[in-house]
Amino acid sequence: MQSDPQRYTVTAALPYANGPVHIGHLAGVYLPADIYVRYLRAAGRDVKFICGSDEHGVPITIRAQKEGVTPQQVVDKYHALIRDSFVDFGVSFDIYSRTSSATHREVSSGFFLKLYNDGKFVEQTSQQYYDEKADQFLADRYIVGTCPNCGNENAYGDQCEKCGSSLSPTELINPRSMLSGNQPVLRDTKHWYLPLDQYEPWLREWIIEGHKGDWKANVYGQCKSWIDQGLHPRAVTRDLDWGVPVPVPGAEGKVLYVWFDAPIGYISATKDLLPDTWETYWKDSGTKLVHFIGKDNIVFHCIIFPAMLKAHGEYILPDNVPANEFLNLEGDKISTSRNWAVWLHEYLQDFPGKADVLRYVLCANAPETKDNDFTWKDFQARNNNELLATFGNFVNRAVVLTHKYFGGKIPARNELTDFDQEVLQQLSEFPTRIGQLIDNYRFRDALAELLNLARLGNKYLADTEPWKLIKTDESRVATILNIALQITASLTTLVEPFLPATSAKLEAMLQIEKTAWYAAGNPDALPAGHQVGEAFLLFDKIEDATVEAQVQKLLDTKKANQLASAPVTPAKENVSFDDFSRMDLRIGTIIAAEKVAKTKKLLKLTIDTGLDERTIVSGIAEFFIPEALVGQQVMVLLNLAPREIKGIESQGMLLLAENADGSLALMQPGQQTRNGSVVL
Ligand code: B3M
Ligand code: ZN
Repeated sequence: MQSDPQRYTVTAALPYANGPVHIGHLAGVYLPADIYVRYLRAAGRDVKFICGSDEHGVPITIRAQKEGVTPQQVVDKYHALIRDSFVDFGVSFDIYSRTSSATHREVSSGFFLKLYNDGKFVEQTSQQYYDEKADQFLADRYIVGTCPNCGNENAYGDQCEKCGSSLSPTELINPRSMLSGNQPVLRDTKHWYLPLDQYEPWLREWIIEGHKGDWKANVYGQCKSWIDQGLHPRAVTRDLDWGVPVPVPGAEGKVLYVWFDAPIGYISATKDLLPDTWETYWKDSGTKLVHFIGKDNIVFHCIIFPAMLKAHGEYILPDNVPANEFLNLEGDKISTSRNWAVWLHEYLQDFPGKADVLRYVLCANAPETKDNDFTWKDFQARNNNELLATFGNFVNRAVVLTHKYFGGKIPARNELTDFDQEVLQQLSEFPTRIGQLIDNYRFRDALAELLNLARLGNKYLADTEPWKLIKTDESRVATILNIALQITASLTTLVEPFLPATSAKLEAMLQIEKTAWYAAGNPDALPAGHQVGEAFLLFDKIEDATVEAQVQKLLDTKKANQLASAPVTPAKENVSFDDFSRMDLRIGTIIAAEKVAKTKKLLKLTIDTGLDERTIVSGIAEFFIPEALVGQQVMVLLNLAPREIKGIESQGMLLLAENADGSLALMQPGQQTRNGSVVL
């Protein structure tokens, strides 16, 4: 570990611009990265925080195909949406670029070309599936077929989502192209490979020996198991028409593999930010490079990208890759395709002005060492008990009492008791303690310590009880409030990396500016006589009904998913046309509807059948309001033998469609139809 670097380059994984970002992204990558960077800035460090959209690769072209638009339209739409979500949540990138930029094309082509010219690649021809109708080679994700392991007929060329096994396209039984539906054929194609096997001894030394006990256990463990299984040459080009063209002769129709160009995107974005000095942030050994990512990106950032950088020869290597595990939502894996997520842009519609609350909850519960679960109950409890009752309450009491007893002017400290001295001593230790935890990527623990500082303040007021002393000992109260206010000033600085909007509110309330990080424990940060502003609430209570509505939204999603995936009832046996023609099916209009007394399910309907007006009793009361049925056209079976239901003679049957959840829909003609019309 580099202990005292001259500067920092901090990157956060470039999100694919193929969908919005959700709480899992924020908790796993962007929030810890942002806390780290804000802390470094406050500590006076030279740091650049780099990110941008990953706009190439199959994830983009698949989404374009699904939405029926061009890949360019997909990336334009989601780049803007993602960028805005980051701004709204206070993720303070120095640049949020995109891999479709001209700079990136130039930097990534140049990178490839250097490796090519230096003989770092091996060329290999292999057979890959080709769609003759669509006239193109098929990426793994564009091939579906039967999984050889579990028989799932819709396994992808790289993975079966049913049994989880990873596959190669040629293992699929009955492969089909997703583009044309045709069976693809195997064709020769040439690609460039980075011979990772040649880097194995070096990677072993650099990671397994060099970063033992320094990189997080989950990261180190994944790297070790990859290396121990043996590394193989890895293709860095693809047959695809969306991406950075391979800049060498004989490579028409080929682009750089997205996982080759995307990490170079960090470099291009830095160049966009600092056209003249970007190289210092990537090539000077005094720079500490840190990659924040999720666990599914570990191999790319710890093995493949470093091997690329090493092959190139001019670049520094990451000092650390503090990858997080995954965040689940209410007990289930977050999934874009199942819409099982809390989308950041939707959260802010439901909780305007509460970005910090989500930042707090996601950091307090971050999946730092193992997968973790986000629940709305926990969200509510942490807001109400920790932010509101502990942090907000302490600040509020200190400021309100200062206004009440001293007209909002900070009173001077008088003689200090042992307890006062003890509290000031503790206060002075917080910046270092929290800073060290952040330096070691332990953001949850750091946040817990921050809350402990608010607890210290609360306990100090509770134990000293200035509201009782004011009648007898105003000078003692002055000392107490001075100390309490020094704590609020300290909180203003120390909370900033975690909750930047809250820090800004504290600045406004206390009429101060946050200090440099290590000045935050100073017991004289606020001079006596300084006028503080009016107290206002930093957080407010989140009610049961509010979180219940969010849970209901998820239950609705779950139900919709179940309905969409419920199996359809198997076909019945054939009947003859004669059998069918014996049924007298007609269109009629409901002219009256009422509940059948003492039943839950039954409605008595009067139907104008064109031939007569007749009564039909139907078990639909749970799904329709009687008044709303009047006037509706329906299909009825006229010649079902009459039968008595609850003392009423029912003369026929209403036709209905039953959903997977048992709910019912009326069968109706697609347009106004004369009553008595025959259904054929
Ligand atoms: N876009 C994968 C992802 O969003 C990929 C990360 C690139 S980082 C260079 O998880
Ligand atoms: Zn399978």
